[in-house]
Amino acid sequence: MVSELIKKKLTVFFRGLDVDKNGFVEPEDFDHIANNFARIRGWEPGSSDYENLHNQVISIWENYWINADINQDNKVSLDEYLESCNQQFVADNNSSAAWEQPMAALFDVIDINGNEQIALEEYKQLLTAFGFNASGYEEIFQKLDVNGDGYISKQEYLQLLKEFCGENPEATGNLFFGYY
Ligand SMILES: [Ca+2]
Ligand SMILES: [Ca+2]
Ligand SMILES: [Ca+2]
Ligand SMILES: [Ca+2]
Repeated sequence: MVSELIKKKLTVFFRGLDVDKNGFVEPEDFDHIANNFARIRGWEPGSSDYENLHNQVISIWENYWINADINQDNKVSLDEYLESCNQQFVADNNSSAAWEQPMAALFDVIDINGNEQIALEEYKQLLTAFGFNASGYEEIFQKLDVNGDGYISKQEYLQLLKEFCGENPEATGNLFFGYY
């Protein structure tokens, strides 16, 4: 059974992906995410940049989220999400690896210039294009950039996700998707 701390963090993640705040993560939220990124980045709907990004974010729904839709109504409630995380956790011998995959898949969406590093601006875009709490993002970014080189590398990112999915209440990675 996942702990209360982990439930709290998974709830933060869920609410961030429920961009239209109707209580469900569903395909429309991924449309909103693509549209928000496109607006921030100045891409026209229908342009190849837009289509690539849209395909990328929709694949996160199709590859991962749809599996959490237990009652098959094409949307995932918070209860369904927590239940499916719990089931995966138990099935994987108390490992959070299965939840980390869809989070890890976000890296390529965030890393817009494809240099395998998340810059401050890219991090800010992540929080705002999704429905995460972006307040204090500069301060959070400094903490997340563990080696202080001005970027969150892919290696740092994967380590932070492990922390986000883990039991240490003091871990830096807990802040990855904003203050909660
Ligand atoms: Ca929604
Ligand atoms: Ca459902
Ligand atoms: Ca980058
Ligand atoms: Ca770094």
